[in-house]
Amino acid sequence: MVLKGMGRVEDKFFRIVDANINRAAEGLRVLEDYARFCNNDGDMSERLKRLRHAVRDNIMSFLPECLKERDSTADTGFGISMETRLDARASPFELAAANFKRVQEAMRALEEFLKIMGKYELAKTYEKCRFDSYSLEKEFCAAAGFEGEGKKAKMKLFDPGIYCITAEKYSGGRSNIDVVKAMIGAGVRIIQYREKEKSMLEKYRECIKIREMTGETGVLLIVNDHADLALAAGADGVHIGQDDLPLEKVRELTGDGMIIGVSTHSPEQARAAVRGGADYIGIGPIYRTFTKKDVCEPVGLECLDYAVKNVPVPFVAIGGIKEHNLHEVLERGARCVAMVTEIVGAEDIAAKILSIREKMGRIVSNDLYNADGCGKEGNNYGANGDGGRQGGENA
Ligand code: TZP
Ligand code: MG
Repeated sequence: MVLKGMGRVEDKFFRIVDANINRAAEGLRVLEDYARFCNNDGDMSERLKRLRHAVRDNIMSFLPECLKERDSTADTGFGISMETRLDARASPFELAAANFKRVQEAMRALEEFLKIMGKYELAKTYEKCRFDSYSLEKEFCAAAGFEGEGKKAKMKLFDPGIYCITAEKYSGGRSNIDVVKAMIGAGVRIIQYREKEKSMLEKYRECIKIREMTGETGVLLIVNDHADLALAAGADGVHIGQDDLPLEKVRELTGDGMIIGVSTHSPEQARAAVRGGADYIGIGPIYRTFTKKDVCEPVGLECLDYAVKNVPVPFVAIGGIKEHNLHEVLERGARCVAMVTEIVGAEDIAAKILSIREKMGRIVSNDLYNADGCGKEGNNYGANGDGGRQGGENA
């Protein structure tokens, strides 16, 4: 295949391979230097160096073709990169996290393009490198004392945000996997896997797939009901209701690194969840809903008012929220809104999410919402509180 004015497309694959080898190796070098000079961690630095060498050495046999295709100054991405602020780093943790992500994404791109170039064995080598990098990331963060940072960074996604929840039963014949694909494609950043109709094994298999999809795109995965499933799938969090395992047991099982959300239906339950160490709470059902079996009476917008004033952790409004009444919950001060049927039941899921996000952007002030719908730092949870667990009337 010949691209207009650009030569054979197959030759361009070498350019992609070249770019991603450099991307992965450079990311690893940043991490290696951090381990060596900031952490004095010779062992980690050495392991990162070995991985960097493996990344470069395995491709040596077609370095000439790669170099022939290299043309960095003509790269259309260069101008974009010079202008963006998306690569600004606020902390050592963000620096490390971004570089591990960079390395993993580069390796995934290598795998995909090497396969299409007929280099299957080599693609598998880079897959192995990618998995090694996941283990290194975990150890690197533990050694650098970054454990709490990961959760803190993830929690920023709640402010503001659309919290999407799966439900195959209401997905118009589409699978949970296809629905999640559409959600991720539309830029959603928090997805809860909620599935009441399947066996644990089926749920586990779906969660593994969804973890892969969300992991690659930096989307939070929260698993409904089951702490064991959340752990087995490597999810970011688990969401429990008033009739699930008690919060303190779930915390004991999952450890501090996992996000725990708790559904609450009254100010008392909200206070208890915050006292018990919930990372966020659900408030609802705000309106009547038929999506959930055994659901209680709507708690109304008044319960939301309570949360806005008093709850010092992120909270998610849920239950009967649709595009047409979204403005009511936002105008009362909710900043993270969960919807099940409105999104999974939409004919065009991506268009629905874009439209909801656009409405949120208009209602939530520009201070909180930037152009691409991503939350900025800082939150307004519990206006009477100090933004931490000591604040508000829950202290
Ligand atoms: N928890 C409280 S209400 C509810 C859950 C899971 C269901 C919300 O579904 P919908 O379709 O957004 O009303
Ligand atoms: Mg439950």
